[in-house]
Amino acid sequence: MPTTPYAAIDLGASSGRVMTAHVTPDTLALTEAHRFPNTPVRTPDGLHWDILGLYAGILEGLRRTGQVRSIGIDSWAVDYGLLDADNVLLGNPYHYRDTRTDHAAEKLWATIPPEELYAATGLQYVPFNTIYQLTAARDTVQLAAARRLLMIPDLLTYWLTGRQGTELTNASTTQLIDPRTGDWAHDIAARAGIDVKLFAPIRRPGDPAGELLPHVLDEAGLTGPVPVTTVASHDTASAVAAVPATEENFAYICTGTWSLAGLELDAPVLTEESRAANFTNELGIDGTVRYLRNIMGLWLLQECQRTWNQPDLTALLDEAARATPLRSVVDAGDPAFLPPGGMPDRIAAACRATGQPEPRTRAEITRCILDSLALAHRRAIEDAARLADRPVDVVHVVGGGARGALLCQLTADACGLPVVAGPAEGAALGNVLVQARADGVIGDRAAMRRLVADTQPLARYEPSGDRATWDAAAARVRTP
Ligand code: LFR
Repeated sequence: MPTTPYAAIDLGASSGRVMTAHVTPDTLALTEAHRFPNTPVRTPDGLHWDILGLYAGILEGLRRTGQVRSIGIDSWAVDYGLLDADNVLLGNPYHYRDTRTDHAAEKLWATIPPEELYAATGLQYVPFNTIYQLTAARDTVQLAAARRLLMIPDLLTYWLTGRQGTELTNASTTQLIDPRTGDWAHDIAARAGIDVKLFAPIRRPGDPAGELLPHVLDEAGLTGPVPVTTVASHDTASAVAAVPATEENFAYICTGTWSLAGLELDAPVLTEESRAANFTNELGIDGTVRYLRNIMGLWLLQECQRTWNQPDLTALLDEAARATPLRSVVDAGDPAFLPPGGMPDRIAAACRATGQPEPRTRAEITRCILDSLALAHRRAIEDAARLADRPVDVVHVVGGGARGALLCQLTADACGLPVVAGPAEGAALGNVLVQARADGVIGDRAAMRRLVADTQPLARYEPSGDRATWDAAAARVRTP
């Protein structure tokens, strides 16, 4: 068994982490080597990721890990960097919350009706899918000069290894992939005016992605060769791979900046009903489909905390736990909450617009957010079960939100189902598990999940309270 650890580079919307993990068939121990902030930067042309800052954080992290057996990278989805004919990055990648995509959908739908787009790609409408970003970028000098498009983890892999590829789970969020075949949706791309040759060849989780370049080894103080392994580079796909489900009929909620709630399926659901319910069919490991809905998630709370100058979170959650339950709720799937800024006011306005009392105090607003998230979780899981015709016996909550006892309990109450919460570092665990599997250390997907279940601390929440109060609250919000 390898004694050198695997390294997971896991980039989230608010911070990046370099973690190491020792993995054997019956042990899985994750350690944080380095954590660095991820702060978006607004310039006159829009909101960007500080990609060089992130890359510097990765190099610093690799300096701290010591020798590693292999490296995998995952991050949020949909965003990309463009390279010119000399493979030089053309500008800082845009942030998916940039408003340049505001009217891109109507522009694209004029050529490809949304029904056709869904039938071919199975992606829910969110304004930032790569296809809309590229529609917004149409006719820009930058796109005209681009000869290659690399998704964020693929761009960082390229800088580390000098090798280019397009990882499939993340590519499935571009809305340019056919989820039935895992290949490009050539007809959609052509009609959208996007040349799929911009993308590097597809790689699948587990495929080799190259080795650290000599100057990277040098900077990180590592001895080569150090391979980079393709993981499920979309963080949500990595987190789903690490859901510690031992039962067959499970639903999952990957909670963090977003809540991604749904089911793991063998085949996509591309019906018109599914489109109307705004469900996405993103790809997971081993040819699975992540059938889920994007819900605004803890972003709502993170933005309020920013407005309030970061008050103590524990105290805030304690007060929220004592606030009146379900006094006012909002639609946590509403794209109106997507951009940053002024969140407490936007939440109050949404309550006003639906004839509910405005939450005023911080505790009331926090309670409103948590109740609204629980309600949106319930609706997503009920809808997914109905649309995919699959029963659900248990809900697994993974990601940062698994640490929030109140949110987990409210989710159990709203769903009327037991919630198993944890691991909080789901994406990083999924990342190293795929590396360990490619290395022959562990077996199939079920073995990966059992290993997480056996080694990571999990908490169980049984449903309590009266489901009818949640039904009544659900009727008060506009939902997709
Ligand atoms: C979560 C996530 C979601 C994706 C959103 C934007 O971190 O990856 O799955 O919809 O970020 O990329």
